Amino acid sequence: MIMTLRYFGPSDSIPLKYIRQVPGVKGVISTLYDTKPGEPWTREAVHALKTSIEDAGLALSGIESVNVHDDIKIGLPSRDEYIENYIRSLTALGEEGVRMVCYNFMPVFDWTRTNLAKPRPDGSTVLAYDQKVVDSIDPQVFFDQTDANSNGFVMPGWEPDRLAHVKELFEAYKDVDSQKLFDNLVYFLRAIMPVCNKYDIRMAIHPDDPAWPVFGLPRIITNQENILKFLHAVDDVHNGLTFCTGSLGTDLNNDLPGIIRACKGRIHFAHVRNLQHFAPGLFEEAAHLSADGTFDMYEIVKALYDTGFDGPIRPDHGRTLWGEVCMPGYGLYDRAMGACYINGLWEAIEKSSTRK
Ligand SMILES: [Mn+2]
Repeated sequence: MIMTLRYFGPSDSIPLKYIRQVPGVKGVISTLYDTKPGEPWTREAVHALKTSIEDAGLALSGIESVNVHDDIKIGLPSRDEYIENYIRSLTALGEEGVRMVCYNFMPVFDWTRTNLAKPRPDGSTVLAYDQKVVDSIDPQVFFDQTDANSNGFVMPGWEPDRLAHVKELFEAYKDVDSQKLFDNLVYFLRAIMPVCNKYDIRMAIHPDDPAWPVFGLPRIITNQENILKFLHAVDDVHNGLTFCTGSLGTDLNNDLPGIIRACKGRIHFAHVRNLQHFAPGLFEEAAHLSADGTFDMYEIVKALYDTGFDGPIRPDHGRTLWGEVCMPGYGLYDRAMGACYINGLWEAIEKSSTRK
């Protein structure tokens, strides 16, 4: 595995030189922040991003995300034009040697949380989710509140220009059920597989977060059964998964190490973090340490090790602590501790496996 942190580009409040100082972090996961979904990327822009990262002593280990235009998800006639643009973006990435692309296929909302600064018993704050809040709020109000509580940062998946018209987006998706969304995903993947094969680009879909329908919108990457169906529908190694513990782990019916083992060879990117569950649909994020939350992080990292996972991995959201002012979930301190903890687990597992 390659330990990475997410990097939000030149306007990130956490500079590359700080990320470089986290032991064991070899690369960053980033994207082009000045492009809109559907717009083709240029090789020059990818080259500039890659060079700025390499100049700081790190590698561009993958892209999160190359966003998929809504017309592709909805299945509008204009989707073919946007798929052509997506292929151009992948070509630009392939020519610059980028081999892993994360994306998601969630309608309207990316990840969803109902509180961006819930205090933990240790005095840190974390992102939290309460299904009762989602069930009782208008989506537009929900979006406005989330945007207003992000400390002035534009959070990934919550870009204001994309979500300025939540009601229109809901209208556009009204005839898209889970089967249609799945079919549109397969159509998209079949169209991009040739360019992925040409440049050996591994596509890594991000699971839906939370792992059930929210606001009546369909969700299709939520559990082992539908992930395996998705992998088999386009049975090419370049069609793979981002294994996100925090997203799949929102549903306690999901056996996280079991899903990793079932998807052996098709997990191309891993997001590792811990959640504290209180009841179905009521949870908050926790420190990465197993003892701080619900998941056994040793078993998760061991399953990745045992299945030969060799892609980029990153600590996912962290707590906000030590007075840091940051994008909710994306402070440096707790993500740095998460990276060190995962590295420690990996080293212990590796040494105990190879030493008799
Ligand atoms: Mn994730």
